[in-house]
Amino acid sequence: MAKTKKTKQLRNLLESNKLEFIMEAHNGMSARIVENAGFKGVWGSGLSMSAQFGVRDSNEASWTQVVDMLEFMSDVTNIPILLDGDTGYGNFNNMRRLVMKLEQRDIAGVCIEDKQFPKTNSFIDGEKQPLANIDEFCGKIKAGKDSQRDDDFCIVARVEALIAGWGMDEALKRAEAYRKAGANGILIHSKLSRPDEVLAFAKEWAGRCPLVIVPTKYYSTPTDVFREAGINLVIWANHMIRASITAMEKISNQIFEFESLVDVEDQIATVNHIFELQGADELKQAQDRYLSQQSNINAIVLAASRGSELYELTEDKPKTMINIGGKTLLRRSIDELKKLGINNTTVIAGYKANAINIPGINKRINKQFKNSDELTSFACAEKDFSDDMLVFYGDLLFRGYIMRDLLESSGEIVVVVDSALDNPNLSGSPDLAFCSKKDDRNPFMQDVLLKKLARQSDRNKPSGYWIGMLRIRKQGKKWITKALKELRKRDDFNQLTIPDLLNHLIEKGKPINVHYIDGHWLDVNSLDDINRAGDFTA
Ligand code: SPV
Ligand code: MG
Repeated sequence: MAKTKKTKQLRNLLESNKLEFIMEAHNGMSARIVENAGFKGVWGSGLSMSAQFGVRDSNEASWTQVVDMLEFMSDVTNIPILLDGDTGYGNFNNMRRLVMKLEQRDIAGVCIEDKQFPKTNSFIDGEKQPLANIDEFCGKIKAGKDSQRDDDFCIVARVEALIAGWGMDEALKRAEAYRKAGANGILIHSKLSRPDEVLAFAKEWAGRCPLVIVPTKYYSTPTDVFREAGINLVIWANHMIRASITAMEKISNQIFEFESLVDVEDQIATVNHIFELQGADELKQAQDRYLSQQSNINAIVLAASRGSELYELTEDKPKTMINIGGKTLLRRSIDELKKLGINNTTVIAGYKANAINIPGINKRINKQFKNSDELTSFACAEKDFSDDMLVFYGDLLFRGYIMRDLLESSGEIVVVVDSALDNPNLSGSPDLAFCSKKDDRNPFMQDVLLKKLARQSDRNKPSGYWIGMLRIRKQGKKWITKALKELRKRDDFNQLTIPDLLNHLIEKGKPINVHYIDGHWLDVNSLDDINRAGDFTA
């Protein structure tokens, strides 16, 4: 359904047959908060906008600075903004230009007050402020109305006669003249702490055109009183800026005094809430739509184990944090990922999890790492699963091209298998891969499927070793999520490994593709491996 124009929305508010409310905002964030609260319109308050700039409400901020701020406010909201346009920032000609610029920025209307430029806030010596000449002000209203392109753009005329002490008759006279000049509504302002003069005005006015009030000073008046008086629109004129000043002063003083953040954390918005208000989600969706697929890949690194065969080297850190040639294994892997534009990495930690202190990664902890195996660790990252993932062991050392080529390979789940069975660099007992076809060393070899992964050598010669790295795409992710659900029901779930998961999928008839390589990787299991790794990275 097409959205109602903002100008029309404002006009509907002004002309509504029930009392309506708009709330002050002074920048993009506050405008968004006002909309989220449920308000149907924003008051672009001159006082608040000048205050957030840190200047006085005396036209110290230029009108273009005000209009620039309105643009931010309008861009992030779907509700209309009525600008507090002070005196129109000059004569009829300035008013024409103002209306033109406001319409260009989708601002729904402007309220101008019958004072003289430069004005000051009505609550500062209001009675001393000179009022505009009635004819001159009517000319300004007419000029504004004549220059608007959208018929629904609203001009509200604000009568300052009561503030300036000119009395009720003058206020009514001015209001009537402004109405006749084409104003879409009259704002009758008062600085009394009781609503008496505003109510008296409303009674005399008798609905000649929409009536707007700003009950800042007579705030204790029950809202029903305004309803009964036939007021159309109430402006809560400065409550967002006042709320933020109170909060900022309190928090600032507290942090200054205690030199700590610990007590304030629960009193303030979370950083995530800021992201929410900024619309971070929308950007994420847009990235999914417009950025190349590769950057949507996330990596899951299984790094919960100690690697006790490495003795004192892993006394205070897990295997993945062992330093090889000046860099930890994990750092090396993350650097390779970054070269491929993969910046979203989840590391599953367990043993000495705190030692994994690489910035910019998501860390998930497998709390049961002592009594569980790889699959439990992997399942800890289930929340991080995406439609395109790379999964590998944290103790893997590999040449960058292996991962790059894996990204090019097709298949919902693809495992990397080293067909060099005589690789002299291998120690321990890598998983044996039995595949549908042997490696024919053709770099474009396709359609090889994994038949089984096994720890023990079978009677048959394996096709190669699974190196501990796999790629999972959207459908593959669904298979895995389902398989995890099934396997979790087994009593021995905690003893299961990634090969067990892959074998389970094969038994269920799911195709696991194979990407063959020829050496150039190392699984760091022993002190010998570390020596070999040194050569490997040299
Ligand atoms: C404003 O919000 O800037 C106003 C209303 O003009 S008042 O401050 O009440 O005059
Ligand atoms: Mg103002």
